[in-house]
Formats: sequence, structure tokens, C-alpha cells
Amino acid sequence: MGIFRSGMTKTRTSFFGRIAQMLGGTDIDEETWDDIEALLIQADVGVETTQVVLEDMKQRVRKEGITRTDQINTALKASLASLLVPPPQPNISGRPLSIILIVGVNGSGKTTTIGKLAHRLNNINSRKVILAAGDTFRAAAIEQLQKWGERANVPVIAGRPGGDAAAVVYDATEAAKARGRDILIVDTAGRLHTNYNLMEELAKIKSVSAKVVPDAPHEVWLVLDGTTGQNALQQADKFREMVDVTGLIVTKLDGTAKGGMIFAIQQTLGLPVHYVGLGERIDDLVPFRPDFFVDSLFEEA
Ligand SMILES: Nc1nc2c(ncn2[C@@H]2O[C@H](COP(=O)(O)OP(=O)(O)OP(=O)(O)O)[C@@H](O)[C@H]2O)c(=O)[nH]1
Ligand SMILES: [Mg+2]
Repeated sequence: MGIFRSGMTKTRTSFFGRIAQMLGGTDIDEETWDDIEALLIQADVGVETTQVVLEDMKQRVRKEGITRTDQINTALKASLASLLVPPPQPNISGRPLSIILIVGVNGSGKTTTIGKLAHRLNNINSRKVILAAGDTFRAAAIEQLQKWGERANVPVIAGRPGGDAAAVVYDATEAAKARGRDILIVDTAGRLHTNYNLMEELAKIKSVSAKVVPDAPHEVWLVLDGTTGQNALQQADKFREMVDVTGLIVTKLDGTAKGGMIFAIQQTLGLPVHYVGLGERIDDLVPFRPDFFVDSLFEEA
């Protein structure tokens, strides 16, 4: 809970936390709804999702007989919470080797997230993690992943810069099996959906891993930069057309006042958010908890 509160400070102090002061103790009228609508849109909840929240709130207000604006916070919290679905357990146990493929646009936070995830799964959840440096495209990407591997104390399988990413993934899968590792996390180069070659490469990585381990990859997580707001939604649509995205990780929520985008993401995409990034340090990746998240957006009573 504490890490959500500190990570979401910008969003809380800029938007949601201000609602109590903004509303005071008068009776609810049209202006009240207009004020809430403006606040939600500024926090990047999105136009459509904002309407869903307002409708839901109005129903709650009617049902519970709320008449004064100072009671409306509770209804808002409840409406927001109802949009968020607790993520299911990731599909990464119950077999000798599970493979997680990490994808996303350039700079969304993939490699950093993999470092944090490796640390969490390896050192907190006691799973034997190994990493594949599948970003052979960007200079320094391999070294960056190797540094995270050292920090998280997990092995990294890498090839040559400029080499074939699918071959690296093949080698990593074989190495993972030979060394008895439980979870292979594959880093990939950042890409735009318009880059045909790189999108083809993703398909190749997918099929290579499936050749060595049945049904792999078991999870395909799209990393979305939380500071890009509504743009992230469009990216998600494009990636879904190319690979079977099974879940999301939303990063950099500590660096934005527009953390409301997570409500739009869940409402629009219906994909589970498994983890959120709330900082740059190794333990700043936390499993997503809707209840903690919503609470962190409001000032404590
Ligand atoms: N504040 C903050 N910064 C983050 C978070 N996650 C990642 N970053 C930063 O975002 C920047 C980009 O991170 P990378 O992990 O290199 O992103 P990437 O998606 O691997 O980038 P490419 O491989 O170039 O596509 C780095 O400076 C990270 O420290 C987060 O949760 N919070
Ligand atoms: Mg990277």
C-alpha cells in the first residue's frame, strides 16, 4: 500500500485528491457533475470511460440517497474501483519451463521492467529466472540487460549485437532447460507497429520458442508507458493485432499526473494489468492491486 501512495503522488495531488476540497459541502447539482467530469478527463481517464464513471456514480448517488457533495468521494471511489479487475495469477507455473515475452514501443520501460521482474520472481517469489537478450537491434541493449541480470542475480543469455533475435531466444530456451530454470523472460527491441521487419521478428521469436517448449510463450506482456496517456491505448490495439498479448505492465506511473489512464486501459482493452512501475529502482515494480491503487489516489480521511 505504501509504495502505491508514494508512487501515485503526482496523480493524487493534481487531480483525485483535490476533489474533496473542490466540492465542499453543498448540495449536488449539475455543476458538481461538470466539475467531476473535468477532473477525470484531465487525469486522462478518457472521454468514454469518464461517461461510464459518471453514470455509475449517479446510480450510486441515487441508490444511497447521497445529497451533499462532501459525501460524493465514496461514490467516486466505488465507481472507479468497479472498473478495475484484479489480475489473474500469471500463467507461469505448473510446467518445467514457462516463457514470458515482453513487447512494446521504444523506451516504454521493457528492459528496466524485466530487471525488476527478474528480481521479484527470482528473489521474492523464489522462482529460478533466466533472461534472453532478444533486443539485438539497439546498441547497448545487451549490456543494459546484463547489468540488470547482475543486480537481480539471474543469468542472461545473449548473442551478438545485430544478430538474429530468434536465434538468441532459441539458445536461451535450450540453456534454460539445460540449467533447470523455471522462467525465461525474453527482452525484445522496441518497435512501432509500422515497422514490418521488426513485427515479423516478433512472430519468429514466438514460433521459435513454441518449437522448443509446447504452448510457449505462456505470457506475452505489453509494456505501456504510463506517461503517454491515451496514446498507449492505440499502441496496445496495434500490438494485439500482431501478437497475442495476454497482459499489460504499465510503467512510469510515478512520473505522471495522468495516472487515470489505467481506468481507460481496463475499460477499453479488457486486458489484465499484472504489474505497475512506480520508480526506477529494482523494487519499484509491484503487482497491481485495484483496491490499493484506488485508495492511493485519494487523500487519507
Ligand atoms: N520513473 C520511472 N522510470 C522508469 C520506469 N520504468 C522504466 N523507467 C525508465 O524509462 C527509461 C527507459 O527504460 P528502458 O527499460 O530502457 O525502456 P525499453 O522499453 O527497454 O527501451 P528500448 O529497449 O529502447 O525500446 C529508463 O530511463 C528507465 O529508467 C518507472 O516505472 N518509473
Ligand atoms: Mg530495452
